Amino acid sequence: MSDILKDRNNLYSVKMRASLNNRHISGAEGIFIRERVDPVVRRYISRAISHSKGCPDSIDLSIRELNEDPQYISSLPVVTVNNKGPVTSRNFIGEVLCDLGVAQTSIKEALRIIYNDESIRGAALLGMEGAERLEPDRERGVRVSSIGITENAESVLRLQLTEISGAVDTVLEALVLASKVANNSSIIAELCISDDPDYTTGYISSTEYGYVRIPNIKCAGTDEGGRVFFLEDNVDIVSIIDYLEKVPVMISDVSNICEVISQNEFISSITG
Ligand code: WAQ
Ligand code: MG
Repeated sequence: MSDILKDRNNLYSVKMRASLNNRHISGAEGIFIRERVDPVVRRYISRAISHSKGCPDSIDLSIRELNEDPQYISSLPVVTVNNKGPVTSRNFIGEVLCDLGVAQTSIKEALRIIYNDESIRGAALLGMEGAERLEPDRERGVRVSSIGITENAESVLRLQLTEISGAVDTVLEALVLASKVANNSSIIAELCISDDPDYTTGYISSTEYGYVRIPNIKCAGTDEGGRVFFLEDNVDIVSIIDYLEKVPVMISDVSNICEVISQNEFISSITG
């Protein structure tokens, strides 16, 4: 480890982006104590060069000391609902969002965005009422950054996620991101489908109902995917984007992780 990292015991933001012919292949980021920076960098690099999208011709790595203390929060509780396919997941998502107070026009627009081949790099922001996009750059969306998980919380979470999924890294990263997003009181819910053609589990998350995993949310082999954050009406968009991109947040506690339940069971538990 280089000397600049030796003399303080602060936290570092580590980011990796790998590309091939200027096309994005893989990326990863986290917030780590000094001792973890070196092994994490190695892990990120080996991950970049073994990605299924190809071997990168360029890997950008950045290591920056945090200049403010992170907010420490709990991960959202996790539940998985059983689901047959995209049709039933659309209905389920509609019911949950409706229960959270999102208007039909906004639900329709969100489903259009996530079930669309042209993925944007970040998330779309939608109001609860209208269908219009609220972020300034709609080609890019808003990228959530400055997120991490403490070493202890990560090992607890990994152990528990192994019980429910074979893709622990993917679920863990999504859960960390969704927990930061839900922690903002102006964001009511998040909806996500991976743009990875072979990853067919998505989720809908909210402070109200936690992180709800939806298997078979899309058919394998499609380029559909995306993220949508639903915002309360008349909020300060600039400060929400600042929170999502820049405010450092770390998961330091792990909430409950439940087994699979049926959609009906879930819906009756939230409406009954
Ligand atoms: N901030 C905001 N939006 C993002 C970010 C980010 N940091 N990273 C990706 N997106 C958006 C972008 O539009 C992508 O097209 C879309 O999300 C999907 O990204 O529990 O892997 O990285 O099993 O493909 C869900 C795990 C995995 C569910 C989600 O997303 C589970 C996933 P991907
Ligand atoms: Mg992806």
